[in-house]
Amino acid sequence: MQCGLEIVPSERTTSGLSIKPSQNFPVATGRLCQKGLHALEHVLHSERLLEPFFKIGNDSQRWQQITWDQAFTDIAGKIKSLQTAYGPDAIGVYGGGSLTNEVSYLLGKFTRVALRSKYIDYNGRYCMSSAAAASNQAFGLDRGMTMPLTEISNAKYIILAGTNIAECQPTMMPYLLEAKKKGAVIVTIDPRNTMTSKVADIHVRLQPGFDSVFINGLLHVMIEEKLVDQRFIGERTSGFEQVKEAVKPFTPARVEALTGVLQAVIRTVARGFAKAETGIVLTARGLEQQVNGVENTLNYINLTLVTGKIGRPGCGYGAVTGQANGQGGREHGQKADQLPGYRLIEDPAARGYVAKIWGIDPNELPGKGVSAYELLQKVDEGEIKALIVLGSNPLVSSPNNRMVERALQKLDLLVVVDMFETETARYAHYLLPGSSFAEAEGTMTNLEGRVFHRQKALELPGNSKLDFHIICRLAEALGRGAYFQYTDIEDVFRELTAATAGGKADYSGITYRRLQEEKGLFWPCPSPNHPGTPHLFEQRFHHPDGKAKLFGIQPKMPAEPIDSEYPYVLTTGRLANHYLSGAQTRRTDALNKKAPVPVAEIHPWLAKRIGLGTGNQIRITSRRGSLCLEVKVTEGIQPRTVFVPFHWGDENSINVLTNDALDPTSRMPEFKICAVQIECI
Ligand SMILES: Nc1nc2c(c(=O)[nH]1)N[C@H]1C(S)=C(S)[C@@H](COP(=O)(O)OP(=O)(O)OC[C@H]3O[C@@H](n4cnc5c(=O)[nH]c(N)nc54)[C@H](O)[C@@H]3O)O[C@H]1N2
Ligand SMILES: Nc1nc2c(c(=O)[nH]1)N[C@H]1C(S)=C(S)[C@@H](COP(=O)(O)OP(=O)(O)OC[C@H]3O[C@@H](n4cnc5c(=O)[nH]c(N)nc54)[C@H](O)[C@@H]3O)O[C@H]1N2
Ligand SMILES: [Mo]
Repeated sequence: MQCGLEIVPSERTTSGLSIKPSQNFPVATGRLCQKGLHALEHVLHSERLLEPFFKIGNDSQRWQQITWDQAFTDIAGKIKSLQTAYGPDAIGVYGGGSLTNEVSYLLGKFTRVALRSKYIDYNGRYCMSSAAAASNQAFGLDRGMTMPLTEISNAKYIILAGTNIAECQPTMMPYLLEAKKKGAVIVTIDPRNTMTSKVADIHVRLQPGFDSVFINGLLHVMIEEKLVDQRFIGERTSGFEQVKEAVKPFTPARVEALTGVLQAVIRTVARGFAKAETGIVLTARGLEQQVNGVENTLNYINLTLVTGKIGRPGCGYGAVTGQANGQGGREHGQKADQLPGYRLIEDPAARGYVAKIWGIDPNELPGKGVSAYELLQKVDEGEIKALIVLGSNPLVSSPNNRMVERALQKLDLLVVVDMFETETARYAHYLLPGSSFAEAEGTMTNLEGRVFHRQKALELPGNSKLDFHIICRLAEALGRGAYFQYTDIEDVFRELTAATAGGKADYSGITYRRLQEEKGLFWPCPSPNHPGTPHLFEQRFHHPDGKAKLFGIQPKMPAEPIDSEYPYVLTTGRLANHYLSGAQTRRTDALNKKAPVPVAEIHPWLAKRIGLGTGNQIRITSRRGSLCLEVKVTEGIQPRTVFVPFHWGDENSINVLTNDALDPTSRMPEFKICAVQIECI
């Protein structure tokens, strides 16, 4: 979303500072969620790392303080000797989607130019990759939303699938409520009755994994009843015959039999959306974090295309983006196969262009690497000997995380740049204190594709350093400093915008000055006088023929369907008061006390079936591990499904159980479905 917050002097707090929502920030005007309001707590936390540390071997629990100079020299020395022995690709980099555009860009450049390794990827692979792949396939372009947020309020019919906006993007709620006030119908599709479904007119409760079956039912009705927009389909899309073929067998009766959703509901939603004058579909991780995540997303996009609800007011598709810079973080070269501006690293023209900006020979650029989880597998297999983690806590956030724990222990060198000693950092040899959002100037891009400038608010604490400086100093220690000479962070941005010129995410008309004056600019913005592009696809899509592609989807099974041995479905996700691996929010008292431990949500039917009594806990077991948890019994969940939030590590980590099967295209893990047994204890 991007939230506008101001850090102001306060007499009420021990730090003398407090946070208030900015009154003139364009996205979430005058509002902040709990996490935003309490964000200073982790920034000013007593556990903030203030010095660089190192330790010898994995067994020694004792960190020893070290100077920055020594740390850079030692790390560079180890990298060089590992590369001499095993080649440049022995070093991997693991980035994050909360980093600024500039730092994301520098990490990609550092990996390719300073390390000359092909192995970089980032936590956004777990987050936005299925939606990104689907948008690219359907539209030829990947931007979270095809339209500005304000269009939500103009929509007459809104479908929210696998997206719990009320808890995860609370500052988006005013747009939905405004639409509702103006008479919009809202439909939520989720295995749970979420906080978001409370504002819905219709809630469709699906067992995880059935989205494409349900959508095929909707498309079947739309086609059968001739509710599709033939003109839009003919002029602006290709592939409609494929869709017709695929959805033919999905009669409402059959879809009801497969999903339990009543035929009347299927018909009502299909007719409602198709006949509405305007409409919007928003999806998020619920259906994307699956081995069929790309296909699920494509099917939701089909809804907007066959009804002609894209590229005009009150219409559009959006993948509700995750992290602070979930959008910008995936545009500038942190992805295994990409260079800045969404250029593909295997494309000779793109290599030539970016190599020129970087002042190197295109032949020096490595090829594409592998996705985040596969990168960790390569560590486990011994191919990657050293790893630099900046802006992620993969030991908590990866699926099947016992594998990750085993892998991290095999590394000859693990460098973690963070604000805290995270679960991942415990296995580090070097732990370097990086900067928080409050101390680092830079730009971020939100789900609308709108770029914002964030100014520095606080001085760095202790001996910590800006991420930007850490990357450049390390490059220097590796003998590649000549390629990392920047006067300041704006200088990095200037190079970034030049590197994106002519690419899909074109920032070349954006400057710090314009961002400060205009409160954000939507890419593509290809020249200094260009006003930016809030609305995409008004005239044409980004495929060479200008048309969007429709895909006929044959629904497939999850990687691990339930069976008699593992008869229930585990799905995982978020709570309003915690953020991702909890590195920040578990350290924030005000938030942590509202959810100190994970609690499993189960249906009364399931509670009865396992003989749950008052005060009982449950043990959930998958093929990979098991976990004991407290329980909340609620009518608001699909009966065979158990929901567990993933914000904890160690003995509370649900990712011990989750499945590491990956979507074949996006390489996104199936966080949302695995088969489990449940017993009470
Ligand atoms: N408070 C809070 N806010 C956050 C975050 C956080 O950690 N905490 N994280 C941020 C990030 S990085 C992200 S990516 C976003 C994520 O935002 P969301 O994707 O909205 O969050 P999740 O809770 O992962 O999943 C959303 C919903 O998907 C449902 N679901 C599970 N399986 C299925 C299925 O098969 N089909 C359908 N239709 N739904 C299913 C779950 O019940 C859940 O309610 O939130 C961002 N905002
Ligand atoms: N079971 C399950 N697992 C999931 C998901 C799920 O739905 N279910 N969702 C997945 C998703 S969508 C995501 S996005 C991932 C995210 O999971 P992680 O990548 O683990 O995300 P964070 O917990 O935000 O970790 C970010 C780390 O970077 C640090 N940090 C924050 N800002 C900065 C900065 O500016 N500089 C530096 N140097 N460090 C910084 C923080 O202190 C924190 O330790 O989790 C995924 N894992
Ligand atoms: Mo995410």
